[in-house]
Amino acid sequence: MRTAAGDIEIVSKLGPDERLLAFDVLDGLTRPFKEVPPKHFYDAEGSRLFEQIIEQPEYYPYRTERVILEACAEEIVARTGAAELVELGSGVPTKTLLLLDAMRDAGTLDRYVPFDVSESVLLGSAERLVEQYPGLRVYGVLGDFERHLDALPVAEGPRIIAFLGGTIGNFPPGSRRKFLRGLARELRPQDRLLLGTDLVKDPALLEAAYNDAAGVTAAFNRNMLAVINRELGGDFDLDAFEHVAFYDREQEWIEMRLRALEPMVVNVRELDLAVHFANREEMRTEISAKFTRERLQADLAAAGLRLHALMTDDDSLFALSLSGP
Ligand code: SAH
Ligand code: AVI
Repeated sequence: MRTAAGDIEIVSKLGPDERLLAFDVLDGLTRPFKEVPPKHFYDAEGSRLFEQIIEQPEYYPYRTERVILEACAEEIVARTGAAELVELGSGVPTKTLLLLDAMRDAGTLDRYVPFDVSESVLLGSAERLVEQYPGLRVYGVLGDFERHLDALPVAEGPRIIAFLGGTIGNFPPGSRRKFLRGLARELRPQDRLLLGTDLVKDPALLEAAYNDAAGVTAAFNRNMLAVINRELGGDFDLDAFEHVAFYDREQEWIEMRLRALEPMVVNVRELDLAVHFANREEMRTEISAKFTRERLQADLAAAGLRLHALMTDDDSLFALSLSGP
């Protein structure tokens, strides 16, 4: 699909025969340890709930990355001379405005390329941004960044590829390195990767961030079941699952799960699948890896990327790194 309205062009890699959710649910719910990947959180409701998560007092990553960007956006743009900002997992681009402002002020801003699996946020943000930045061209990619990086348009000027929010932590370590290698291949010598990574810290702070008192993260987690019900004819009872989030100190990641509160059989009509849950059986819905400088540098090096700058907040909660081939 390709639509053009004014300075907006949207390319979709998620056609009706994509069946991404169907495959992941069939594969993930028939494993000995059940698991569905976190990309399926983000229907319109999941994206709305994520916007609420970032407002919770316990969820520090969003606001901390914002503080770093407020301090460093100008320097990042000056170092790169970027005319194009590609943003993977762009979501509702609010922090992004700090980079776009800096590019506009430097007189280099030409094109913004948001890339997201969530149609509702992608279309909304494209429309808002062309209004907000006169002359800006927006080329949106609706797709899965694990499989559709080939949908990125050919670069027309110096480019920053931003991957913010710590979303890189949602990949398992092996896939993370594979993904970074793929990203490195997209970068020309003058381009840079701007990567947001959440840092290893006091487990109590980490666990609080994923167990907010208002229960928004719990609702976000359970929403994955609603997505399966709607899209695949499932009959999950959302109230029969509780939200679980804990810090795995060995792996240095947060793990989110849904725990069955009773034994049950869940039917997923479109897959002709009956899924058995034992009492208190858990299924994994997300990992969110936390980084040390060493872990970050090792991952970048394995992808053939050299670290040019590492920016953190005063309390070293979160880091933004600028790297290049
Ligand atoms: N960048 C924003 C939003 C982070 S939330 C921020 O820093 O606040 C993660 C975003 O990544 C969501 O918008 C979600 O829809 C998107 N996303 C998750 N998995 C994806 C995938 N595999 N491909 C493309 N987008 C994905
Ligand atoms: C998008 N991603 C970086 C968030 C995270 O913190 O791993 C998703 C999230 N999950 C629960 N709260 C927020």
